[in-house]
Amino acid sequence: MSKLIIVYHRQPYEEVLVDGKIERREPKSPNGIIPSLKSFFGNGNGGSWVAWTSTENATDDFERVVNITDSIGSYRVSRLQLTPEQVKSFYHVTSKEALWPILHSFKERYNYMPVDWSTFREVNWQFAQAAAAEADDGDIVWVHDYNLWLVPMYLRQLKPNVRIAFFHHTPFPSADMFNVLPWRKEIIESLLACDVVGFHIPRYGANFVGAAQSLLDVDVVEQRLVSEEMMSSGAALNDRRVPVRLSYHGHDITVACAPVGVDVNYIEALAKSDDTARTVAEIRETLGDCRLLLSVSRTDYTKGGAELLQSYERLLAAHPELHGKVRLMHVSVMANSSMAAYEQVQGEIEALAGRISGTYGSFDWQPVSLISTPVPFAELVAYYRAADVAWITPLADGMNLVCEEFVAARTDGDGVLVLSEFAGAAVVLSDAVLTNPFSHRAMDTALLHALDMPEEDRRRRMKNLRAAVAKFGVAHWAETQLASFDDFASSGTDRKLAG
Ligand code: GDG
Repeated sequence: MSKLIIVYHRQPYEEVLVDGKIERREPKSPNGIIPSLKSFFGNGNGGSWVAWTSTENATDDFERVVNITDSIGSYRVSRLQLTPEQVKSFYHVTSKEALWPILHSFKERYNYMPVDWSTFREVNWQFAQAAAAEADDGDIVWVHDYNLWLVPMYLRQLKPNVRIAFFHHTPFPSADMFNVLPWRKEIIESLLACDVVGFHIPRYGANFVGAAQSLLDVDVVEQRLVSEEMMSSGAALNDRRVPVRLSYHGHDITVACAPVGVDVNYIEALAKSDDTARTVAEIRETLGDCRLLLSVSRTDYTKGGAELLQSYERLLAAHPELHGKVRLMHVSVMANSSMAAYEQVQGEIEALAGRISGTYGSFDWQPVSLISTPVPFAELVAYYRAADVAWITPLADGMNLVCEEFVAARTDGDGVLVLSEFAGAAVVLSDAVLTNPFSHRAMDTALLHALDMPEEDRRRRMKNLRAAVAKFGVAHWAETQLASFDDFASSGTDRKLAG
């Protein structure tokens, strides 16, 4: 029986320092990508997880590999010790300042100068070595996200007969954007050393193939028509055809496009709980006869927080009848790092929220509440439940799980989702009010449309949205990914590195 080795930069538990000793705690909420990934260990086959940990937190009794038994089962965690300098260079500088802007098509934010590519290679090599130490021939090594782009190529050198899959959580840009990266060929060659390369939606898969073909002789062996369920009418990220199998130097690569979804059952249970009902009642009482607009994201220029607040400001200027009748709760939480780009966005958001409050607010009416510290998930679900409109308008987003969590929480069948057509989720959520965050008019009219929408229309749309979120839940993603692993397993594994 083959094992699964998951390679993800973060560890699958929280580490808490208690009396000078590190305790590992399973996150209380099964929400988020780590629990979704961990659930793949739930079949009793066990497996391993490879992640990094900082030498800063190391205690004298540091164990390189630990055995974990938790609610999912038993599995191993192999920990790479990285120095703070390595983490800064590989993650905060190269990944976040150079790769992240290009993945999200922000050429102007691409920062090449501080990149130390040799450290990026070195850290990826260490991940590959740790994965190789866990894997036997025929095992599946599943690597996650762009900060580990070079792992497949190194791993293929170390273990030619393991099966390698890679999943991108971000968008994958078109060739003219991707090729801004001077390391483009090395990255593509690494991805072509995989057996399966995964993306959320067909457009990202097609962009990857376009970038690969701009650099190397890659053949598309098979493409398929995209199902109607993955094409919102006229949405910007729609594609009608998707490449599914490539050939490069005699090696077949499967391109697997399946959106990561949410755990609908968990969110529904939370949404229906008595505690949530109590919190919703309190929120509603505080609101009085104001309608609640809700936006939630990490603080990141890709999430379009400033553009959303500008739209709100324009609407309040043009529609005095909204004063005292709407309130915006804008949750924008900074990641735990002191990156200049994020601090600048946070500053911009604070300035805009302050200006809106100062211009339009009164003692009785606060038009916007900016929340910059994380809201506990159960409370967030209560806000999803209490909101009249979820206003989610990223400029670029691989998928966006917040909009799906909102829909999953609406077991009452009401509420309107205003969603950017540049979020991957838009291709499956055709009953959202889709909008273009680059257009003032589109942004402003989408919100007015949501506020004016008759109940019958709201309920019809929410019913369809709920069906889509249930269909493309995390279980669907897990099944599709596992099926793609089986697919390449059946095509044989005894192969050498291409090229
Ligand atoms: C990356 C890709 C892709 C947010 N604020 C709070 C809070 N959150 C939680 C949400 C949601 C998660 O964070 C955000 O997920 P997203 O998918 O929206 O965005 P990214 O973090 O950018 O994730 C993205 C995803 O990977 C999966 O592949 O969809 O495109 O960028 O779960 O609930 N949670 C709590 N308090 C908050 O204040 N508890």
